[in-house]
Amino acid sequence: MLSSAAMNLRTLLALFALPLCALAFGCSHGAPAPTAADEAAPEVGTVVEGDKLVRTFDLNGDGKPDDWRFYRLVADPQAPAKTIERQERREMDTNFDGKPDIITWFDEDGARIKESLDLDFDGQPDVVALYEHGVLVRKETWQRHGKTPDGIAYYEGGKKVRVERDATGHGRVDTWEYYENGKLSRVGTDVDGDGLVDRWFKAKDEDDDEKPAAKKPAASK
Ligand SMILES: [Ca+2]
Ligand SMILES: [Ca+2]
Ligand SMILES: [Ca+2]
Repeated sequence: MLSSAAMNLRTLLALFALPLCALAFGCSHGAPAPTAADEAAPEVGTVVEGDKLVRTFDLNGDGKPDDWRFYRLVADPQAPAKTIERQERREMDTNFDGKPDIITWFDEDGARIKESLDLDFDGQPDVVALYEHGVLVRKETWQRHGKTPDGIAYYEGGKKVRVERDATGHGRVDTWEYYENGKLSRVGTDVDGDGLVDRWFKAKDEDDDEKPAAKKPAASK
């Protein structure tokens, strides 16, 4: 259920993904540069309140908005007399039930800083990803919707290096996974609940199964 929902999300994201430049940089106010996504998804509403602008789009053409883009109108750093739209947030309804499932926040440079995904469309975010300068640094999973995440994955240079899990659901980390070059290398578990690792497991190298068999000389038997 969750995985097929996730698949739908991915498909939709791929279908409607904006070019990065469109997401990253606001268009010049008054003369917005059309993007492929804008042409595919007609803008169905524009509301300006003070320095805030909301543009709404209808991605599936059912007449109801499902893509809300929130901008702040700011002076163009290159030409202060000019106003530009700086996108701060985007909310997308990917199953077209009227409620947003993906919310993305952007920094002043237009790079993603945070994204929350509701994969099963129950109104509660299941994954929250955090970015620094547009690069993923942390991904939280919230399947139980408790006070703390079920798991937090940490990334360096875009690669997963560590995952801390609350596998038992007691509200504290009890499983630590370490990754090397994006592959699981070892796992530590806290068995007695004192927050410290009691057991370490070395991840089975996927090649272990094949290498000995492939390399085993026939004469060794
Ligand atoms: Ca729609
Ligand atoms: Ca929805
Ligand atoms: Ca959810």
